[in-house]
Amino acid sequence: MGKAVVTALRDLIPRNIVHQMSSTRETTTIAALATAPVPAGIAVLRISGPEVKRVLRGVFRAKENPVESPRKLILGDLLQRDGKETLDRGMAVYMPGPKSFTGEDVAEFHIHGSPLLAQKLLRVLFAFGVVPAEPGEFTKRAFLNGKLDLIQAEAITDFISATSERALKIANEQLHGRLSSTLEGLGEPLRDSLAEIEAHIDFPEEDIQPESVDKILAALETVHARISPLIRSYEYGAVIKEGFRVLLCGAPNAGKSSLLNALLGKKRAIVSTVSGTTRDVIEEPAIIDGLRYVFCDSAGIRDTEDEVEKIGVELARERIPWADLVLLVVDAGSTDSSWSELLHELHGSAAQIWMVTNKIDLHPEAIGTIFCDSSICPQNFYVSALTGNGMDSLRTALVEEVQRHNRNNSEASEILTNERHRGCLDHAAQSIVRAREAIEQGLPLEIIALEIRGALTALEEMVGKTFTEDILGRIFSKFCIGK
Ligand SMILES: Nc1nc2c(ncn2[C@@H]2O[C@H](COP(=O)(O)OP(=O)(O)OP(=O)(O)O)[C@@H](O)[C@H]2O)c(=O)[nH]1
Ligand SMILES: [Mg+2]
Repeated sequence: MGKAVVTALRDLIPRNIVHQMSSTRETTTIAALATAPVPAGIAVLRISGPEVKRVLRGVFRAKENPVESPRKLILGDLLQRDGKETLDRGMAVYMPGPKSFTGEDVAEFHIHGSPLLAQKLLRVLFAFGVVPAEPGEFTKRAFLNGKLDLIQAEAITDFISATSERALKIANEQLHGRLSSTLEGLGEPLRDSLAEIEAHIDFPEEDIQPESVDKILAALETVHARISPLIRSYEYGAVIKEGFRVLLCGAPNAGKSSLLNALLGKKRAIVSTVSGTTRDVIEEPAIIDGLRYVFCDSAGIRDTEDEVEKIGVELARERIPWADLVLLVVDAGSTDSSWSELLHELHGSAAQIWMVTNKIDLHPEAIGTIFCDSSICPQNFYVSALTGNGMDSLRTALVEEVQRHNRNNSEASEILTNERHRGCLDHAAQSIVRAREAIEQGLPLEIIALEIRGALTALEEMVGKTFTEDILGRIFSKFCIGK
């Protein structure tokens, strides 16, 4: 292959990678409230940057200044701007860089949990030239200083916002680098293969041995086989993180709102004898057996002349594709024809449908007589939202359904919970497939190398070994201030 072609191929390598991991020196010192801005027992303010020592000496008065006793929580007075009057009595701790969260000099102030007081202390800090931290800036600095990788940085948000045991566990594992080390392991055979190929590109006089080609093919196969289950695990990971989405759908007055309230264990939606009570879509999260669900009540679906109800019916229909599962709520006293039409409609657009026959306290004869064919609804339930009868089996089935997703993904030892990670792995998998095809078609080594490098870049982007300002911006802007 001519040199010009090789150069042209090299030009195809993504150019948007502007950074490699390196230590950066920030010149500003940032401050933010690290706890929620609500009245509480205490509030914690955090500052990070080169001016921390000067600030501590200026705003904190105690027998020993924290600067002289690093990593020790010291009781003292937080001073006003003038350095004389006291703002609050609290504690301060100094954590010198690089052995701190951000890698820079860091200090924390533990003060009384008044949002106003916190604001006043922040203003004092700003008077020292400290600037307000941007969302996620502490974690971003920690990342830029190599204290954690991008997956770990993202895991912090997941860890803080986890609402179920499982989500907490996965975030904790990611925070401690389990997923990162898996990725490291995935990259190794790719790097070896690339080195082998590049050696041959550099010394083209020697032909690449068939054994080497077989080894590279096997390596690509292995990596692909490990990435695929990880990608598939995202389906379950999203359920774990965001919740399993259940839509309650049915004719007016079937008892959807009553069922919602029964599932939540609280009166969230208005229940009334009036047909067409619910107009809006009511979304509410709930935890059942440590798993997260999002239940959604909607307007009863029927043809109506009422303008507002019409909108409600439209909203209910729009929600069908959103749901992982639609519960078709049917009044046990109703006739077959009243719900079969809706079932037909759902069959085309719902991911999965279960039929829930409600009000069995009024119509026990419906048990076993009203049901939907198992080819359309894999499950039929008979409940009374009023008495609670039958609700346990529905709840158990909901838990089993989420666990079934888990079992389907048990081939992956880890679960992906982040859309960005899924995207990166998808990218890597596609590059590997193309590299394999290139080998099989006997294409030039440069093309094979290009694809393997593409796969490696995708893996490196996932952990943040290479990144663009744009990626960092998108990730950290989702953080709250103070993180
Ligand atoms: N006896 C009995 N009554 C019920 C049961 N579930 C709901 N109801 C009653 O049925 C009526 C309608 O209940 P809702 O929960 O408002 O029904 P809905 O499907 O949300 O109705 P719309 O919002 O109008 O579509 C109310 O009077 C409820 O008290 C039940 O299991 N048994
Ligand atoms: Mg309702």
